[in-house]
Amino acid sequence: MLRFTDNPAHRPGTSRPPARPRAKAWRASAIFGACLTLLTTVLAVTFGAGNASAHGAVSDPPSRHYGCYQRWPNGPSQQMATEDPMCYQAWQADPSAMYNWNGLFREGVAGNHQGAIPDGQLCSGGLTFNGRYAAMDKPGAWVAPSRPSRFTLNLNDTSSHGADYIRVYATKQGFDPKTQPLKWSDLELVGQTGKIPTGTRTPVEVNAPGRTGHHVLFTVWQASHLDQSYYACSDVNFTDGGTTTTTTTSTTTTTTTTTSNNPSAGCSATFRVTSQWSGGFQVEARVTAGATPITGWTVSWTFTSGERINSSWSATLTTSGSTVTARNAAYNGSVGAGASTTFGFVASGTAGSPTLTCTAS
Ligand SMILES: [Cu+2]
Repeated sequence: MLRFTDNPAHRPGTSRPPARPRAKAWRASAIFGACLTLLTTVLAVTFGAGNASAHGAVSDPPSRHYGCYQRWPNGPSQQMATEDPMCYQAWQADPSAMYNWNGLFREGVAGNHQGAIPDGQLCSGGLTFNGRYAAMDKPGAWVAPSRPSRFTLNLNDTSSHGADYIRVYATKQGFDPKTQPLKWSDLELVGQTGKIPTGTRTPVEVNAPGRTGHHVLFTVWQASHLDQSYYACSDVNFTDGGTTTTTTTSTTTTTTTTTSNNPSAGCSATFRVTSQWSGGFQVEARVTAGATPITGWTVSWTFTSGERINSSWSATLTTSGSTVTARNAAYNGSVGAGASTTFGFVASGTAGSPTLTCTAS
């Protein structure tokens, strides 16, 4: 629900944005209230080119515009200004960048991405759609979820475009996303795929050793239905400093599926080990609502062989001895009937198969 006029940040004399045509969209969205999805669809249809249905974006680790939409679906607030200043400036600059999180693409690039996108404009797709996403090019303290040097990147391919290819680049060690605009020469290829058939999931295995701290991932997703190229800057905080360069244990994906044995709890949860290496592993956890929608969830489990959580995203994790409790983040507590959402973590130790208990509220 958008209550834009209640927001202290938008009262006259504070940081009220200039009156521009999109103010209409804000008012419209306030009227439509909960119909955010509808609004998104309408905007996508209004502004999209080519295939006028919804498109997609890099969702994990989230692209800047998608992350700002996911973390702050209700729009700007004082809390956002304090906790997430780069999303705040993006929402101020152009809210339609967030509502059109699935529309950061160019058409007819014919594979010459470097020719189509000048240095300093990579995150906005070369100021595509009249600079709608220009705020994504701004250097600054973007929220950067933690990842080890090996991890899986995922798309939210809402239109089942598939891909001719996906290429993932990472900034070189020494690049500072807080002060430097992103240039092609700052990047190294760290993951790629060949053709991904329409309608299949599209994960990319990324291996970006030798990096610590805040980095930018730049993804080029060449959709396969027509010459439509999606671009995305995702911020990450590399945690293992590239120690995996010498311990290249094979990253076979083990699927550990443990389901809550209490269907009346209103939700169930599964773990999937997306990568593992000597001394650690990364898990994508999926929470699925039962027959009725839920507004919050808690997943808990007990590690049995001394595993320890190092970092997590899209949930708040607390540990007590070997028991871990994950509570939904503000933006992913509400899950429709039968729908699902994900959170993740990196832990030290060896991946086991804990029994998961999911409780909905
Ligand atoms: Cu499309």
